[in-house]
Amino acid sequence: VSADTHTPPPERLLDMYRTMLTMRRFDERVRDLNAAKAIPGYAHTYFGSEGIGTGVMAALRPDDWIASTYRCHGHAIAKGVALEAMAGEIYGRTTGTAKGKGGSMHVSDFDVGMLGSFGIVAAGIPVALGAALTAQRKRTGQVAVAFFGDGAVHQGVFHEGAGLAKLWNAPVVLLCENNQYAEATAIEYHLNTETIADMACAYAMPAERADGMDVVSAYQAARRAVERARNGGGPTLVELISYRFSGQYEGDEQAYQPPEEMARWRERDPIVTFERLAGERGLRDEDLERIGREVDDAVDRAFEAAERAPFPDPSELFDDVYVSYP
Ligand SMILES: Cc1ncc(C[n+]2csc(CCOP(=O)(O)OP(=O)(O)O)c2C)c(N)n1
Ligand SMILES: [Mg+2]
Repeated sequence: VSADTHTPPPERLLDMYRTMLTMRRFDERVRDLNAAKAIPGYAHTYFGSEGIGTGVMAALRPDDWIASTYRCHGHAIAKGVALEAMAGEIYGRTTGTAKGKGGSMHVSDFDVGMLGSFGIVAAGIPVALGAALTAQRKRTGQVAVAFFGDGAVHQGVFHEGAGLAKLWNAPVVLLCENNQYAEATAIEYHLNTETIADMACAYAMPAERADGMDVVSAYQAARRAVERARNGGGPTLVELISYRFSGQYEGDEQAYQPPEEMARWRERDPIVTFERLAGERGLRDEDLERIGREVDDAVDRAFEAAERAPFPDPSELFDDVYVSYP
């Protein structure tokens, strides 16, 4: 871990605040709609890790790529997927990113570099690695980021991906969101190494480990890894530490998360942390309040539009599902 003195200027910090707050308000709506059984399927919310998705995406170029997980709403928002299209997808409507056939766990939008969200744990890693190889071969200077959780580091494909990424010196960032839990299993129970970042040693790969509850520290760690990848320095394993305020899925009773533990982490909520540090980072309360109102409006509009949008016609069931070769 190296020092990074790059603190974004106030306008960039305000953009980060807007992104984090949009993630929070969007997923609060998803949570409520899920509880009211107004949306189909499972929903996985991103409460607690908003600083990670926001900080990482702030370190990327618009033409960089990401591959996400089923906990994808925050990543998609930060990468620039339209809120209307996300809400439409979650509602199963034709206006959705997959025309309503994917649902909450399958938000993708290639136009903004969002390569997909995967229900299979760690499945985004080879996808991001493939994108990184494309960038390397075509010399485009693009970087790909694979997002995955702490539980994903025990999947074979994580190890295969890390090994090949290093061997090929691929411009990829292996971005682990350590939110302390994999389903109901706590990190202390399942990790053999001291930290997830330690696992990089096995692949002779540099690592970064930073506080994911502070968007600026997440940004700085991601930036070091992204710049290394872009400058030909190959892959980095980045471990950003957060806490899953959400259940594994919406409706999870979370009985395995001790209330005192939850309360301790709540004090470091990424949005609360940002607001607390805003003054010393040169931001004004009135700007934060204005952004809060704008975010509320944008989320309202997105879900209102989704509610009004049509469902796909049954005759379109197989459209876009299979490739039809001539
Ligand atoms: C290959 C595979 N095995 C098991 C599951 C079931 N499963 C869904 S989420 C999850 C936990 C993953 O935890 P983590 O990687 O820490 O991500 P988080 O949910 O905390 O974001 C498991 C085991 C799955 N989706 N895919
Ligand atoms: Mg986890």
